[in-house]
Amino acid sequence: MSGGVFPAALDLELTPAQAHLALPFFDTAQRELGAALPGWIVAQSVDEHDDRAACRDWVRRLGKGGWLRYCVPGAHGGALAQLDSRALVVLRETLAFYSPLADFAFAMQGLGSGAISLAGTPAQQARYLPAVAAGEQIAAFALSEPEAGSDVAAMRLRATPAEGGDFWLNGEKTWISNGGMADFYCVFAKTDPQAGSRGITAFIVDADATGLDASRHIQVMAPHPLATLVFCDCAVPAAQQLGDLNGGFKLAMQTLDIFRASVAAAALGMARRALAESVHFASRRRMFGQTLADFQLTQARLGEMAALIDAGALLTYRAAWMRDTQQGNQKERSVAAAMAKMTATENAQRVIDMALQMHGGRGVQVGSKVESLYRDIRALRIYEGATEVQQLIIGKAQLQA
Ligand code: COS
Repeated sequence: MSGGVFPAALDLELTPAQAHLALPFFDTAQRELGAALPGWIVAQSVDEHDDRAACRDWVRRLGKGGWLRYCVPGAHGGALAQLDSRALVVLRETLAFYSPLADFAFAMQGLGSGAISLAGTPAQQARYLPAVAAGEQIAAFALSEPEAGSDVAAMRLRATPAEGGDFWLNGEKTWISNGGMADFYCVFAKTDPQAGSRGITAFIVDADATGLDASRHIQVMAPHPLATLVFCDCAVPAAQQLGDLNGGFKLAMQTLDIFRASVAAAALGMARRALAESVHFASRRRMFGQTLADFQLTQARLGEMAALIDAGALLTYRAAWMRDTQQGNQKERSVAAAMAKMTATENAQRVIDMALQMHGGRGVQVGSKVESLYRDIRALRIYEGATEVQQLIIGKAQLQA
């Protein structure tokens, strides 16, 4: 499904909420970031009809604009010393309000290179991260497999030791964001098939590696470049091992812990846009001699939407703040990220559905913003850990408390 040309008329007219930036979770730098992005994004002009071309264009623009510097640490082209969850949250919320595809392009640079930021050698970080921050290289995170989506430890992609410490990769990854257009992939593979989650290792695989085929694109219901990766005797040099041998599962989880809260923020941005569209529409649409907004039924619905958004927002900002300021222990921070992702994405889906209902026939018309949001939001309840996975993480923690 393709999009239109950004910005559309309402992108210029509707502004994202800023009041949340005053909450104590944020500091001055994050507030300034949130305040600066809307002016930049509405000055861009991007043809979003072809999602892959548009995504490349957004990556280039976000790099030139300096926004991708928030996806990598300071020593390697980043804006801040460490990856800052609150900066990611503030930026993704605003990007998603305007363009879910711009948000996708931004987020994947961070997720795709996140494991290198966390565990890369100085040489790996120097080689990949500055190019990611500049928007000159596109990154991808390759974890899921046809038979191992939620159950990461069940992955089958095999990394077999070769001479000199190198590895051969054989198997498949699928639903890989930026698949077929990334310059490199952070790939997780089994190095010890008998050891479950303790037998997985991460590798950086360049897109032009012999034995890697990323040509099988996958079409989904909203613009989102995806592909299956097939590894057939793909040789990976020892220097491309990422992090510890058999330490890949924890590295994947640590990467997801950072970015799950930012998925929640993207959902918030889409939900806030749906609410803004609803207020705009309800204030103008006339029926039965008054505007739609004059009906108490509409006011009640808008109230419900606003509260659902705020509930997700508070959990999201808390999760990002806990990570940045190292509140609690690792498990508590993971649980906070899981609660944020689960609640914000589920609530956003409800809010967008209510917005679509309020728009009546216009809501289901292809090309209307709420219609595209309705498709855009759906995958967020699945990727980077489905709602059910977040429930498991939260539920297990209750039993262990
Ligand atoms: N940070 C660090 N370590 C973590 C961790 C985290 N967030 N979560 C788990 N671990 C550690 C555990 O402590 C455990 O360590 P030990 O082996 O030392 O005991 C190990 O990792 C295994 O953990 P666990 O037993 O909880 O793993 P499970 O196989 O039961 O899987 C879930 C747990 C389901 C939560 C995990 O597989 C998951 O997140 N799945 C969803 C994956 C996903 O998001 N896919 C989308 C891909 S990107 S689109």
